Amino acid sequence: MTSTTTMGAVVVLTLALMVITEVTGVQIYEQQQREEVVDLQRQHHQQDDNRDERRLFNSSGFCNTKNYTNMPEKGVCLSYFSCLAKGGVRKGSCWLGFGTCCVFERTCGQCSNATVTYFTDRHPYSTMLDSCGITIHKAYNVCQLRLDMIKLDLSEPNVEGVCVDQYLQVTGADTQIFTICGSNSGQHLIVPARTSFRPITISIINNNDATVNANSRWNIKVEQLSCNSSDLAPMGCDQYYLEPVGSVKSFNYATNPSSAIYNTTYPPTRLGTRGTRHLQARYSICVKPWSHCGLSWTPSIDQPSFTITDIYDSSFPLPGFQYDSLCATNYNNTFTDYLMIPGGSIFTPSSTTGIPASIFCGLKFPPEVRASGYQVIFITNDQEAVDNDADNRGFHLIYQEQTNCEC
Ligand SMILES: [Ca+2]
Ligand SMILES: [Ca+2]
Repeated sequence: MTSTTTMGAVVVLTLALMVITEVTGVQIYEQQQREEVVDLQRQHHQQDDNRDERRLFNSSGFCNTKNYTNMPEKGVCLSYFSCLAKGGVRKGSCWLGFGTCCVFERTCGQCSNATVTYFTDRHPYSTMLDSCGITIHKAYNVCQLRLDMIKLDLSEPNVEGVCVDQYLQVTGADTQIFTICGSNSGQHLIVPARTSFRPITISIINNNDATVNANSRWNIKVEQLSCNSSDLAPMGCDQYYLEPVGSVKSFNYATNPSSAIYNTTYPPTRLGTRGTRHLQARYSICVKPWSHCGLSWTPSIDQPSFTITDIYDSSFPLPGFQYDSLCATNYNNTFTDYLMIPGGSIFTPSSTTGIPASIFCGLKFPPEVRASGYQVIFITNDQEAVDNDADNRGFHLIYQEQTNCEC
């Protein structure tokens, strides 16, 4: 209980400092979103103090430090000479001063067999090479890599939502991984590597000239997860959220709605060739089950936080939420892009019983969707503009684990 109280105090102090320092409207807005999630997380943790303690003591051999931009960085506690021999960077001490916090940073053309490696853009020509990648050699009994995008700002996808100019590519994994581009700082990706015997390469592909990609930046934490790890994602999960409460964004969900250019008359007409936001990628999002009571999904407050199909224009009111067969009948009798929540039920503030629904599309998410499962699947059709899908920002949802199971 004491540790929870202390952590609560630290969270409150941190939030207070952040509010003081963040001065722009966008930053304050993002802060509100974070508070929304942190507040839900705090409520949940108060219901189960033991869960905090399990996580606090679930680390060994790792140490925490800061990188060159003052962002948190995870190192491995090693002896001075061991860190030196393995090509790590020594950052502070650990083991009561007997060890050094050894951080492994790698950039274009380098390799690593460390448990935690940071793939950075610090090579002087990282955005000018056709490909800037690192090679990861798996340690014994490693089943997955977890890629946490500390920073990943790459060029936007084309008007069809397909990554062309520049993208993150992973090869050598058990399965083919979809490519990622655009703004994805804070996102993560699970790379299955149970059966792969080849080294795994993680690359930024620069397909366009340096001018287009010049402002791109990345710092990706690559962690090798043991086959025995309790944080190992179930098979088929491309993302795995570990907390009982959290926020899930589609890839390339940016602070502002899409930069797709449209005029202000109705119907809106695309004037530009760039700016479609959500990627044409099919992937599965999973949440770690704690209570096994299922999840509640609600839209984030940063409206429009759900634009999957059709054209969004802020000057026109959003239509109602679209689900199941409506996703075909209202869109030329074909399913294009949609979010699948297997076994879901829609709840509105006035409803006491749920409306069964598993497929969600359009420009609005229901007030709440509850599901007994812990997986959401995003399905797309590899095109946007030809379906008249412009300004599709993607989705930003808040999940919360249910705690009162009904028998
Ligand atoms: Ca779309
Ligand atoms: Ca599409």
